[in-house]
Amino acid sequence: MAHTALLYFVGPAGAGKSTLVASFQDWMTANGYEAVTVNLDPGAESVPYEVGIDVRERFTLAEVMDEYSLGPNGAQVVCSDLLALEIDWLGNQIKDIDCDYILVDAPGQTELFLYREASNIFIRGLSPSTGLVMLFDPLLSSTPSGFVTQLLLASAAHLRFPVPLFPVLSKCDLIEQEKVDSVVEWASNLDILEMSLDMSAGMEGVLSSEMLKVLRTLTLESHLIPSSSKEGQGMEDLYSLVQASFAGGEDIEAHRDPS
Ligand SMILES: Nc1nc2c(ncn2[C@@H]2O[C@H](COP(=O)(O)OP(=O)(O)OP(=O)(O)O)[C@@H](O)[C@H]2O)c(=O)[nH]1
Ligand SMILES: [Mg+2]
Repeated sequence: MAHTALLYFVGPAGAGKSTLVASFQDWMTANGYEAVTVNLDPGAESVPYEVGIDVRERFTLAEVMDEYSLGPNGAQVVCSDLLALEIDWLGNQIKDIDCDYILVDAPGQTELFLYREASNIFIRGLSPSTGLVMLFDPLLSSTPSGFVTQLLLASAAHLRFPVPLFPVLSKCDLIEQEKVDSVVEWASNLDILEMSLDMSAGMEGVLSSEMLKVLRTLTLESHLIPSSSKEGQGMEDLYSLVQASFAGGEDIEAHRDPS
């Protein structure tokens, strides 16, 4: 039983994680690969893909709110800790899966998922080949200072988890192509991002410019993949990048552990 890699889809609430898991799974199936999905969001009311493993079998956000008399925000925090207790249950299910990629839909409140201790247990403990697909929200990313805040979230994830990180600009059908091109250029060349910040007036520009100095030391310059689940854009680019990272870009079958 084996898989090439396990990919966590993370990013701000509503960035399109669940939809991208669905579109990427569809793309893989259409191209002859096998992807199994895992829903780690106990608060999801419905998910747009066929769920392979579902944490809602263990507990749901509504049950936690009820049991602990909490509102949705407090319950999210409890859920993220309860999730850590499910590591053995999840590990047991995953070890029986034989597929190319395991696609994990992270909980909606990604900041919680990334910053609580539970995430360490997950990201380090479930698979020897783990990657993070980090979604950048297109509307938050379309101004230079907004893009810097998205980079900060990505860099926090990168610092906490020493695993490959694949940045994706999601829902790019919602912004003009010219803007998509600028954002992709900012990601690949922080000098150009800095020049764009210099042109934006006021404290926001100054602060972002200072933050950028920190980000430079993390050498986060990278290839940002524009994607649209609605239009099926970016799936092949995402696949090529993860495949290059986990299987040296060659055919998956040749690299699968036959055990
Ligand atoms: N236009 C457009 N809308 C999209 C795309 N992907 C997702 N959406 C919409 O964006 C909204 C949020 O998508 P989800 O996939 O639920 O986002 P999420 O990150 O899983 O959300 P949470 O789990 O609640 O944080 C839904 O209304 C989707 O239909 C896309 O590529 N283009
Ligand atoms: Mg979701």
